[in-house]
Amino acid sequence: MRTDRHTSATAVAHPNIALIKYWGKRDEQLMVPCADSLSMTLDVLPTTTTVHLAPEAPADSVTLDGSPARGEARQRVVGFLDLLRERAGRAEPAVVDTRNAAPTGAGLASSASGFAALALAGAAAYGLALDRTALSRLARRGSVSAARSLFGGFAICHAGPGSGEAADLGSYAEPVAAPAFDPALVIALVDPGAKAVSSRSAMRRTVDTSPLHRAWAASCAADLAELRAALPRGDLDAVGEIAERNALGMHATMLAARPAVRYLSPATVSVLDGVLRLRADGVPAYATMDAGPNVKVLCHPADAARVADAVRDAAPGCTVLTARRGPGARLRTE
Ligand code: 2P0
Repeated sequence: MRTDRHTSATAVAHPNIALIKYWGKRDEQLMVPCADSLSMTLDVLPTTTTVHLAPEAPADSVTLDGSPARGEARQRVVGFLDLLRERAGRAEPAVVDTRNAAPTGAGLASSASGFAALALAGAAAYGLALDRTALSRLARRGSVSAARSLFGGFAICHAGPGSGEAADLGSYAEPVAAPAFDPALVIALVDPGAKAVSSRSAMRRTVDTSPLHRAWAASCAADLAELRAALPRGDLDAVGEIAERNALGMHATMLAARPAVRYLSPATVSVLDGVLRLRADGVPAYATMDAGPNVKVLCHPADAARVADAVRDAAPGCTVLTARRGPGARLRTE
């Protein structure tokens, strides 16, 4: 369905942190993941994106945090706009302005919030009337983790069945209800710089060369089933144990890739030691790490200040912030 009322739209989306990770695609063109993943959308570090149609412009214009986007970053956005234009049957170039509260490319899921906001704002600007499932499927084409940021709280992204169109249709996120579970996530930004290897090429190398990847992917299915049982119980220890082992397993698959992909730094390991000390002292705290050296520590909200102190002691100079469950992506009404 197409409407012509709006040619400009602004959307806000928050990053999400996967408790069961996605690492590897079975279709790179259609951006279909190998396995299901499950995440918590955060209430910090949003991305705000405005898409404005510019019929007279010679080409798309993409601005990222105030500077023109270049290279692959620009190409990913332009490719996504092409997809929107194809769906909408329109040809106008667009002016895209994106602002991230998080440092881009530092393993803090800026591509998740970024493509969730771009999907929502872009669909509105090009007059595509899509429901949340269709928007999630669309956001996945920009970045698989973005499919989950359409939703607040906890969300599962289905890998979907088969290949080709069936896989494209079957791979989208949906919310997972867990009203009793409202943990804190203490984020240790040990290195806010851009990562050396993009997650896209790192996961390709892992799938192609790591002898551990298949075993880890199989363990994800078991982890997911256990997590889905633990979430509604609000069982922090069970959720945390599953999330921590799932993240460590993912990094193990990367370390076994040829050549190895290593995102974890000495500061990462210091924070992991700090988390172990917290648990030894009776504070339930569990770590997860994505495609970067930063560590996110799941804990009870009442323990968040103590966990933040422990993280600062473990990695002096790191930036620490505390997140809770956040909202799904939304259009900003002018
Ligand atoms: C996740 N990550 O499930 C996993 C865990 C990082 C580690 O999704 O190629 O930027 O755009 O789909 O989403 C980060 O990779 O990769 C990611 P693409 P993305 O959150």
